[in-house]
Amino acid sequence: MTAFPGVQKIVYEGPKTKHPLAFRHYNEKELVEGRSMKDHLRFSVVYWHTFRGTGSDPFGAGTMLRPWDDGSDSIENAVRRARVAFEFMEKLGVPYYAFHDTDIAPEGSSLLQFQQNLDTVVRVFKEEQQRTGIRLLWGTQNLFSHPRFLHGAATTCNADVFAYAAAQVKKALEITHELGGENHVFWGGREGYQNLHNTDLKREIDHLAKFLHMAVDHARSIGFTGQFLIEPKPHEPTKHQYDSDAAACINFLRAYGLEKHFKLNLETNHATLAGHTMMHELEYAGMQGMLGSIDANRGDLLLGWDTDQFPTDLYLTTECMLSILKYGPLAPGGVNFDAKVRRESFEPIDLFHAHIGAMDAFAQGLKIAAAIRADGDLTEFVRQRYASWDHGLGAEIEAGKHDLASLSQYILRKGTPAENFSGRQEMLENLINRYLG
Ligand code: XLS
Ligand code: NI
Ligand code: NI
Repeated sequence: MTAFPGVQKIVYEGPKTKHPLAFRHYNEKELVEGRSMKDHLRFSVVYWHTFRGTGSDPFGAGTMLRPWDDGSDSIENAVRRARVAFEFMEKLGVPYYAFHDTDIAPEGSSLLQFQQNLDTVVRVFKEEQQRTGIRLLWGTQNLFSHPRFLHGAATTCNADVFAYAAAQVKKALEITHELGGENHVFWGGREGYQNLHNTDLKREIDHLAKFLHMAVDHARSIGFTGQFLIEPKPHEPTKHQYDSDAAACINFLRAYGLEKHFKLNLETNHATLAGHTMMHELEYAGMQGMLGSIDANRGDLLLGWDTDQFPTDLYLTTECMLSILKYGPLAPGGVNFDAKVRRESFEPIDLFHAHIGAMDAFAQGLKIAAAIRADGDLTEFVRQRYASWDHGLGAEIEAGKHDLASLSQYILRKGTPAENFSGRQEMLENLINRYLG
């Protein structure tokens, strides 16, 4: 049985092909800066949007046509869906996938039943991983959809709910480990507040840290050596999410002694919601040694929420790849498509079009970024811009040889500082466009 009749394995046909079900740029074996595209990009498909997304929005019911899914919460349906997911990923040629616990198995009527259902589906995943060679990039837990988490999970005011969330993390870590997952993600679901008048901010943030320490301890006790990741997002669903952006997350991790265990999983649409560019987030995390993985998608300039569209903008993917090449390689992280097809794109084939386009956009961004780096004009400009720090006074300051008194003396003696030079922003923007053309 096939869920995608008529779709063969997607292959690279080169930039000139007009075939919509072929790669024009993603050629997994092609070397860029001495590494294959496959290893640079480590593409991953998400289970939630791609296999559980219904296309519903606040104004209407789901639209997705998924003939293999009977819409029921039965374990048979979950298993059938799992087989289809692997058929899809195999045909697409992605090496990785990612899931939340609740995406893959029915929750049933008790936590115990949920755990048993997870075990059943994990057995199927294991079989499919072995058959296809596709691996788990990361696992995570959904601590935000069920009404019990209405006040949050790790930051809830209800200690029993905290315990429920802890039990879910315990099991999610165990199945991630069982499946050889390379990372484990914490996205702060409803960890945040709607109103400060009813919120004990310090207690909530202390609890979040305690929760993450417990996760680290449990992971170590079961032998999980993968990378932990926190995924920043500034708001939605809460008015203020505690993990609001890269800088806030890094500060939180350091304040609670978690920085050795965690890196960041940066998502494009979360960066833009925070009022940053994705490149800003990548550069900020990268320069702190905290770049772990990315959730690749994009928002809509005209809409102020997490629209999770597939990334197709070459300017964006080029900027992402410039930072990733600078601070990478991404491994054990990857480029995870936390993106969903539009409500109007309801046929199964649209899942292929969406992923092929996004993979090609990243492959092209990778090639463009590598060309910019190979020419070196941009790097050279930045190097020269900071040349005053390479020798003389600048080098002395960097080496710690000065204090306020000595600097005051220096500049009083010199009188006028050296002249400033133009930042040449427009020239550099033109330079980037040269490579995009
Ligand atoms: C939601 C997040 C979520 C995480 C995984 O906005 O992007 O999907 O990636 O929990
Ligand atoms: Ni995400
Ligand atoms: Ni998101």
